[in-house]
Amino acid sequence: MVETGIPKLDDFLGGGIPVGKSLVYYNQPGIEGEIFGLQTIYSNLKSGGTGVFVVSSTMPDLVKSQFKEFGWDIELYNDKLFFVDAYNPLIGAPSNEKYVVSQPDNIEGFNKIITDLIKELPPSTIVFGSLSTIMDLCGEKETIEAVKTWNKMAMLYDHVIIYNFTAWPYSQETLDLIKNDLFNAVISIGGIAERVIFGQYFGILKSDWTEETKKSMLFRVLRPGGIKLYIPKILVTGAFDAGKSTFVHALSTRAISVDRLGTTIALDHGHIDYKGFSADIFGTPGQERFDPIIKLLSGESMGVFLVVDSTNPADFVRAKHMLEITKAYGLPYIIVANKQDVSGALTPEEIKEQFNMPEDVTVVPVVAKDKIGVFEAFEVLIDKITGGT
Ligand SMILES: Nc1nc2c(ncn2[C@@H]2O[C@H](COP(=O)(O)OP(=O)(O)O)[C@@H](O)[C@H]2O)c(=O)[nH]1
Ligand SMILES: [Mg+2]
Repeated sequence: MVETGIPKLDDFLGGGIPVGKSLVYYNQPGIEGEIFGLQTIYSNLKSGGTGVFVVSSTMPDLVKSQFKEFGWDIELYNDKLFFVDAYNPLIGAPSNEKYVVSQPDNIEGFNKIITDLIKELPPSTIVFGSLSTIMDLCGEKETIEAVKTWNKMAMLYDHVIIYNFTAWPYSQETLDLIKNDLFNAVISIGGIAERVIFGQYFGILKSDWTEETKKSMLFRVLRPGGIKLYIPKILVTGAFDAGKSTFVHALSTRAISVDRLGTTIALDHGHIDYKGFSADIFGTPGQERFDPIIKLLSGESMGVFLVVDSTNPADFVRAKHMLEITKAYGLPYIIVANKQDVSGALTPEEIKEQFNMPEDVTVVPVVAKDKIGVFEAFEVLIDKITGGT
């Protein structure tokens, strides 16, 4: 198995890409899809693999500086990472790379180099930076025939072969072949748009070594950092004084208190970058008169932390009511049993009983003021939001 290095995608694929298989990142135009190939190759280098990057739409030096932008030091892997330069010859510039396609507008030029390196190199991860550019230069039919050959050879020589493809308006036949027939797996990368693109997602369109999966994930691209799974809104709710603000701040890698509604209440807002996830967290005010606000906020949320003061069972009734407000929207949620440091605090099991909750509800013990248990709570909720592994 070769890991894609894209958070969650390896789980979706049952661990990664088996040796000998091909995969295409199928990008909708206008989406930052090219980074998927870069992240995959870098994560392979880091785990000791050999990588080949076929550059056809820009100068190899520019690709190298892109790696740097993401904070990925490829110079450590000079003997393990090979660039195939199919760009400089096109503009008549000299090349510094070991592998050069001297006639990038002729598929035979590619064929020679690619088949040579497939035979020469130890089992590697071969990434084509832009299959679409090769098609534009060499023709759709010609390129498709070549891809068939490369995939077959990659299988024989135990490589993993990956293509970035941008779905410009090629012939329907070409697009269908790419989506359905040419590759062992197809990862679609697209945008959620309403006049402007406000979210980007990826999901598995096809994979012949895993069960069919319809899961898709929102992502954003951080520089440095690369692809992070994006959770636009997690709600933190609970009774007054339960420790919501403390929890939001404990969880946040960046925290800001937003005074959106005047001086009477402040919404806590935090941001967390953790284990490949990037999430925005919003605290709600505890008082009953703000219940409509909670309703409003939870409508757009992807999950809920219900914070309870484990020392204050009187609060549980109120907390349960708040949960009912948010649960009306069918959101994944967990209970954060806060203030576990105080003597007499109820245990998670006791809280579950007092709440009269179904068995499958998760109650996580936390001491928000000391940041104990907060990231565990985050992981549990994220797991519920993303459907587990
Ligand atoms: N002992 C203890 N006190 C806590 C903990 N978390 C928060 N507190 C305290 O509980 C009070 C209420 O916390 P706050 O975050 O403002 O609650 P909120 O009203 O739900 O936002 C504050 O005095 C906090 O210092 C904890 O884990 N242990
Ligand atoms: Mg507060």
